[in-house]
Amino acid sequence: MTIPELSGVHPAWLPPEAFRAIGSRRTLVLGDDVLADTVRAEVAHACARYGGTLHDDRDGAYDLVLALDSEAGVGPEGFVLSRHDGATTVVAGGPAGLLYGLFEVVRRGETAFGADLPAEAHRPALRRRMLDHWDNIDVHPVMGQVERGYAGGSIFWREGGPRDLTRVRAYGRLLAACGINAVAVNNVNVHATEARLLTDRLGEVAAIADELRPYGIRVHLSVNFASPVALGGLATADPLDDGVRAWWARTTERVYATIPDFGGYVVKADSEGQPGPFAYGRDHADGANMLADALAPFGGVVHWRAFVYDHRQDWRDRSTDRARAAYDHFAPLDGRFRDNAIVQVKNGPIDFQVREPVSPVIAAMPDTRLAVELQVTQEYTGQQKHVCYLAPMWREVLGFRPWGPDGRTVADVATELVAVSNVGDDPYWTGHPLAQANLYAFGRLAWAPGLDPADLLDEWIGLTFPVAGDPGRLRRILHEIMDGSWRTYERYTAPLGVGFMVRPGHHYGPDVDGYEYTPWGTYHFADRDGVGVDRTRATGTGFTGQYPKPWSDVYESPAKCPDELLLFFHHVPYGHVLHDGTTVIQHIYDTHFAGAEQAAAMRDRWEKAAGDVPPELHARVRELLDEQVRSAREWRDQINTYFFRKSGAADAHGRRIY
Ligand code: GCW
Repeated sequence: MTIPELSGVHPAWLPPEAFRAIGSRRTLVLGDDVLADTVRAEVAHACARYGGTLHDDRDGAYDLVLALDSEAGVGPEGFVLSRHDGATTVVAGGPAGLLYGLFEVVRRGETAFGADLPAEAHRPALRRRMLDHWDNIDVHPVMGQVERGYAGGSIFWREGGPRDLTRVRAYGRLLAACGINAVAVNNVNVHATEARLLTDRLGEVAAIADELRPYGIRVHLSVNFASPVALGGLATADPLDDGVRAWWARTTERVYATIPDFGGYVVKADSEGQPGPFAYGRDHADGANMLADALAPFGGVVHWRAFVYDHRQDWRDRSTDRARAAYDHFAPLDGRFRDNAIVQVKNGPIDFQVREPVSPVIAAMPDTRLAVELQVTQEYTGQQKHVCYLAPMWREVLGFRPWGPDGRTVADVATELVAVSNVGDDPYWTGHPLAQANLYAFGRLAWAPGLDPADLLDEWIGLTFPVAGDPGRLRRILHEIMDGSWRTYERYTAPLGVGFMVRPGHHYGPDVDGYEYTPWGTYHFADRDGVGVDRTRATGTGFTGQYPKPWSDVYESPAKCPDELLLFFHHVPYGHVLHDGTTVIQHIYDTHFAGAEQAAAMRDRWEKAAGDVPPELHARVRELLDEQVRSAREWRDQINTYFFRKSGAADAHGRRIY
């Protein structure tokens, strides 16, 4: 096992300096598994640079000891970290715990070897912490190689074939260092070429699995529900048909013969044109269970996405509400899914907008395993051209209590956290160098959903920028730019939870009516009197009734509804007064002026970091900030002008509206 070192690729949060503290010490590693070997290789690699030593003999005095104890009581991925008598000890519950313990020591650096530390138990809150890549093998004519990818091409494929996978090993290393343990390698929209990854191109998946295995990451595959027809030559893909079931059983057996630790399937069915069980008069439990049964003998799971809605609706039809769709389809099926079928729910009821309420599906399926799906790739949050640190949003989602202040949180209810990946073959991995922080924070929040986003940012900064200059200044600047960047983005884009207002197709930049008369179900209903979607039970689509109390009542009432979600739940006049005393129209003007100004301030602050980061990185971020400032201004002026023309209401401060 060699530690991948890439030239021309930014090391992200694992620069060599991150291993300085470990690399200069005497370390004992005990364990004989592929992951223990990885830990040994990591320590040896660090020691080669910093002069420390790696040992395997119990008798001796060590600065750091990493050992296994299945009785440690922290589960197979957990570890107990302590320090006394001059030695730091990681006792892991299983081999994966050894690896995560090592990276915890890396994160702490010198402090891991400082003052005594009473035993601290660490174990992941969510058992699967997964990234979904929307990578295609071929370059798709509309979506490109990575659907909604903003960081170049795929790290797995190039020009229709597999690429050199050295980078995939390095990727696995980064993921393990923030706690991620599963990756789905291909797009959930499974096109013809990618469908074959299940059969005659399975070797390409196996090769990726080989690279990720040393870092404890299992590989999953998005499959096309109609594969028995398209790949198997059967006449049907009916989930209750014996021939179909036998085909999936055989196919899955072959997958496991090739990749014994294969994770399972991911399925987008009856969604945006993908085939599914509806074609055969079956429901989604029938579909998911068929695949679950094929996977069960091998310990695999199916992630079945709840993103099912009518994408061909008539905009004139005010009774159909896309927000309702996932609940309407899935909540009645609660209790019917197999134990190894996981229903994967987007965090909000619509589609990864900058502000949405938490999906009511999460509270509606107590007898189903649930994965919550986030979007790390910034489709609707600036496409990795804008700085938008998303951890504060995710923290809110994970900490949301669907049953009120005394009830459980989303993180308590979900068993897994999944995110759409933001990585491509870009030298910084994520297009925008600062978007690395989103990937890092996602992994860490999946491990410990209670972590503070500002602390996570601090961790990421400390690891990623081992600065020679004044570390305090860089930290300060990055916090100033990033801590509030999600709210800044929210300010200059669609207001008060109404969503969209983006250019159809690519979804970048403002286009207020872009989706208003389309079949996609994403409307704002602005007219001369007011704006917003009436989703109340009293007069609207009834969506508020999908929440348990207290939220069903809170959201139902325009007076109680949180301001930031007002237009998601209500159609209100422009003169409606918000909790802070401003009217809706004035709020729109104020936030858009403020948001664009804050974007400009971010750019100014970044100038001060010039000496503290590598010059190419500084230049890259500066260029992107120029684009963010331009785009924020465009958003400001289009949104303000649109609503000024609709409402005729003057800005109380007399600012320029066109
Ligand atoms: O947000 C939408 C995206 C689609 C994506 C879909 C999904 C992969 O615009 O590109 O398709 O969500 O989540 O399935």
